Amino acid sequence: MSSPKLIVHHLQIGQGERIPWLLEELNIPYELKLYKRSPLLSPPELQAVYPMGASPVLEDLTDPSNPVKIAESGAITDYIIHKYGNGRLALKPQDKNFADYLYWLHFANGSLQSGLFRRGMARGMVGEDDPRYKGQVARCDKMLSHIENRLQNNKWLAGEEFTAAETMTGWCFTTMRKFEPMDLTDYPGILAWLGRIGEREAYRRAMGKADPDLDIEQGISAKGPPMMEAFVKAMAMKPGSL
Ligand SMILES: N[C@@H](CCC(=O)N[C@@H](CS)C(=O)NCC(=O)O)C(=O)O
Repeated sequence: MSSPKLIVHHLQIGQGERIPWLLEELNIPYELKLYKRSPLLSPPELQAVYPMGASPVLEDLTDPSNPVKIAESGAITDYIIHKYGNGRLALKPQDKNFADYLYWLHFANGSLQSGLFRRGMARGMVGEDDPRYKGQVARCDKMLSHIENRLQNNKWLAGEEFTAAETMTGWCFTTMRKFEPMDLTDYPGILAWLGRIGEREAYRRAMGKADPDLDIEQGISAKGPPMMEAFVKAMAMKPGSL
């Protein structure tokens, strides 16, 4: 097979970082196109690539007769692993931890990220004294304890092996804290796992290319990185100010 011709479109300070990280782990070459937030959402150039204007987007130009464009980080992850990764970083159906792998791979976007985002939205919209916010806090606390329990008893989310469950979940505890802060002091299992991620050369290489201005040590620390200013401003907007 000819060498893959992959283009990754990444809106900086965002979940698109999952894809360069995955590709670095798999040692698959790619071209990276970076976009800056403008000031918070995607700029027109990214909207032109994908009508949802969201990142990541992968273009696969390996076969000129069948150019592919695919979005959704979970779908891109599966596409890369199965098309070019020979199944590496996924567990196989015969593996004893296959169900764990699938569960944690999907938990990232299906529950964790959406739950954290809802908590942030509720705080901005109804305030911290509102029972609707408190309900979201309780739900997130439950999820964090669930992940903590998993990582106190396992080196990686799917068990002994590092998998794409990590490349999908990592950002929720690193860069995503620029949007939804989270103090991880009381979660030593999650912190130790973040420490192991921070030791991976492929992670450092990917972050160095995708978001060289982000401080990796802050991202994996207990307190997390400072919030993104444009997001703080947007959250402080009053109804009717748009
Ligand atoms: N479910 C999608 C979400 C993509 C998404 O919302 N990406 C954000 C970056 S964190 C984005 O592009 N936001 C800018 C915008 O929607 O304008 C995925 O997993 O790829």
